[in-house]
Amino acid sequence: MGKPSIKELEYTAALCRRKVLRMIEAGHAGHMGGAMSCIDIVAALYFYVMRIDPRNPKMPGRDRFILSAGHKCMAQYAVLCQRGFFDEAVLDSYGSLNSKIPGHPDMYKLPGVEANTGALGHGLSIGLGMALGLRMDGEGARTFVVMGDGELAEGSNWEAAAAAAQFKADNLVVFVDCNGLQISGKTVDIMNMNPVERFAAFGWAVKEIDGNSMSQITAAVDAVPFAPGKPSLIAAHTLKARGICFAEGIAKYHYWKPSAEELNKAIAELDKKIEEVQP
Ligand SMILES: Cc1ncc(C[n+]2csc(CCOP(=O)(O)OP(=O)(O)O)c2C)c(N)n1
Ligand SMILES: [Mg+2]
Repeated sequence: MGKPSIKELEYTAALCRRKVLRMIEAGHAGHMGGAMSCIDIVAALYFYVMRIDPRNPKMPGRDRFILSAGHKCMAQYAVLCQRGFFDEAVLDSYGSLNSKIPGHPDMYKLPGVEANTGALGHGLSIGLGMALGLRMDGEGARTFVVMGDGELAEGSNWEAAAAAAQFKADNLVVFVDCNGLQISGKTVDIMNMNPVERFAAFGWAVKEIDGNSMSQITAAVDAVPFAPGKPSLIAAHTLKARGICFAEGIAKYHYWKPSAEELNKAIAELDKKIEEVQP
């Protein structure tokens, strides 16, 4: 597959957002806000950046993706499905017992998931370990981690951040989905971890982007590692619930149990978007 254009990536992300609503329709509820804020990043990673093969999910030498903030999993499911890792019908099992796409990602249930996440604060350590292992393999593979901004309050992240700099893990690329919100309110009010300053202080190379802009996401990943011998941190400023206008930037849409009316309104908006951005 050749590299897709920005327009093609925007279309892909629109189709993925629509798949999130399909899962919510099936399961009647889900962590919508954080899935919608990071989905452009996840789509760009799977369609533009990572060396992976949907027909061979365990391909040796593949790049690794870890969704550290596992509650955003509908973003990963939508993108894995769009990329051809599994059949669309599986989306309709969201919320059912024994589904391959449970409320947090499970590597033993769904091909393409590299680690079980959901307890916040573990994905960076897992991703660092994978990056160091891949470096030993010598095939040039990289590890990409997506974290939440609220998640940064977990102390374990900072042990991993220090170790990544110490071990010069420049094949580790981390996006913090800086949507400014967590479950109950603003991240700056609850626990302001200021990722830009702090990761830099820990010895990382840091860039800030608009994390809902495909051109900025792709430009950032084209430039990694930002400094040789340093892990890369991308502070991606995003909007929680991006794409569903009545929910954007509002904390209560972290977990959403929509009424039929709300769901239909959201579906109509995303269907219109798909038509608008179709290349
Ligand atoms: C260790 C741990 N503590 C608490 C939770 C409950 N929890 C789920 S999502 C969330 C908020 C996360 O906020 P953020 O990282 O900003 O992600 P966003 O919702 O914005 O996508 C919390 C506290 C959890 N999953 N794991
Ligand atoms: Mg957040």
